[in-house]
Amino acid sequence: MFRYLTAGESHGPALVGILDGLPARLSIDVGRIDATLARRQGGHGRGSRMKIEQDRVEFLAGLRGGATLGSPIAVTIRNRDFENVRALMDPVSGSGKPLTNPRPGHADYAGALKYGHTDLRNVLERASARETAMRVCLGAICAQFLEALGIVTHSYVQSIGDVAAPEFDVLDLSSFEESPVRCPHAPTAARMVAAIDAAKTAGDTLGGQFVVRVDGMPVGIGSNRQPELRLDGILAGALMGMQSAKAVEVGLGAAVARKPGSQAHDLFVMRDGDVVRPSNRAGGIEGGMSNGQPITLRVSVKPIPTLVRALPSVNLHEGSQATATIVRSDVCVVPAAAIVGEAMVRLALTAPILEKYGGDSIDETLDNLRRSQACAADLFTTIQESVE
Ligand code: EPS
Repeated sequence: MFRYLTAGESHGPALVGILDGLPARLSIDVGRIDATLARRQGGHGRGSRMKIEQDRVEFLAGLRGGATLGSPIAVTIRNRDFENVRALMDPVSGSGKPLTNPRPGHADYAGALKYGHTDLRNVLERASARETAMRVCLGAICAQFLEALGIVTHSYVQSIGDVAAPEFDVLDLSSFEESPVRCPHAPTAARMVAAIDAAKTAGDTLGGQFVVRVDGMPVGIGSNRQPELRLDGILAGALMGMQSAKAVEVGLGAAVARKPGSQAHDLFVMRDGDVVRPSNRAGGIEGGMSNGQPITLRVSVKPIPTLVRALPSVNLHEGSQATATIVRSDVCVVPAAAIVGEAMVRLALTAPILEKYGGDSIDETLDNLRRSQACAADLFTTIQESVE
């Protein structure tokens, strides 16, 4: 069984992660993990915290000589800001003036009532999207496992506020990593940057949508056998597990509800002896199983609840009307969220892929993958021959 866990508060000493169940003998390029961490720290609209942090992975267990051992992988990322707030956040002596005014849209209120915290900081420290640095780190390790199997995940930003790029299948996907908002459509990217700047001036925040795409998926990952095994449910659940995520769409997503059946599905065409799908409206998943097409997922994220022009709230200690607590924050995190989305998809895919191919070492996993693909090809030929 493959599983992972993260721990860590936003301003605590460090983030910690454990990955359990990856096969042994997988080469890990640590520099590539750090490069992915840096991608998450970027994007127009980030706040000043990102100038303090320089996220780097440190391996504590599970790796030797640059390859996995098959034992649990343990990693950490230091929070550099901890040194600035040690008095507040020290695990033993930390204390400070309590935060009392919950931000509408944040975990503050529900978390305080749930856990019985009288200082909202005790909720927001874990609710903070700082924790996504560790998810990205663990996802970047899984990326190297998936790439060994030929599976590659990308992401890009499709909309910020009410500025949207044209539909993703007509976009030129080259060079969007350099875009300050990770949008592959340059004219739209420029308008997104302007929208973020305007929101910042207004003391406001902006949400948006990003797309995650997986290429090289083998057929038959996930299952129609039981509801919880369906790949679309697994991926949507993982993406909805992101801070700020409010909706996930697969392929055409919500738009499919407005199409007639004749325009909603992907036809089968026989071309040079192969089955070809000229469209990918299903987003690469049919019947809860990957169908060999690229998987396309679109995630909508809400605007960050920490506004400089604070929203009306209440002071929970005084029982009085107030405005929400103002803390340092970002204006827009959609470009960073896209990188987190990639990580969530990589983490979520790794479990059903290992369930199908297994393997104590990566060599065994690859052997099983090849055998499974050969078996599917043989089966197709056998069916045709038996009909002839
Ligand atoms: C966050 C608030 C900000 C963000 C933080 C998420 O942190 P701070 O309160 O320290 O300014 O910068 O994101 C990160 C630190 C990060 O690494 O992404 C929040 O409240 O969710």
